[in-house]
Amino acid sequence: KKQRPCLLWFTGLSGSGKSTIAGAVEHKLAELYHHTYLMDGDNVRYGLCGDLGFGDADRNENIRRVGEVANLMVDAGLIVLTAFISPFRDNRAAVRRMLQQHEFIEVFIDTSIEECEKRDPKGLYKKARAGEIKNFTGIDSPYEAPQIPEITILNSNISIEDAADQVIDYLDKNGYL
Ligand code: GGZ
Repeated sequence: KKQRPCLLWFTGLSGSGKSTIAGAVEHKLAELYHHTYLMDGDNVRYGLCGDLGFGDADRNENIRRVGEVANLMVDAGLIVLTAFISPFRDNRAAVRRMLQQHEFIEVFIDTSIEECEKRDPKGLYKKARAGEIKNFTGIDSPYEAPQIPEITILNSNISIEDAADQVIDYLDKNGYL
């Protein structure tokens, strides 16, 4: 199926719903016969970025590598989805610059720290509060929210389905699908 390749760059706090929403978007794209690839911590932080931790420099290197690989996959014609916290604005801007204009679509999953901490699906916020995890985003490491993302998903009362539809609508209206 004819498609305009692009990179959907999901950013947001741990527990904000990035991976879940990106997965739902990928599922909908597959139903429309589009070719996609989803990168997140689960398939990157053990291999490609297995040598990196969560200090500022390592996070920047993590995102740089993901950006370079995603850029290659966009060149190969895929719709690429990435779900990383990517907390630093300059670092995300550097990835944006790797791609052609309109290929990089920043998707801000705007879930408040209060909501993420309440959800705490993996118990990581609890551990961070107890000092068992250092440099945890939102607790003792910063998150710089995007200022002009292409898409903002206010993810406090929205269903996964509606969140995914918001992304699909953007792609459809802007000629990617
Ligand atoms: C933030 C951490 C940390 C620290 C481990 N800070 O909710 P999760 O578990 O599944 O997603 C988080 C993931 C973040 O990895 P990223 O590669 O997305 O981060 S970055 O973009 O900043 O490079 C969380 C887990 O790893 N995790 N320690 N200290 N999240």
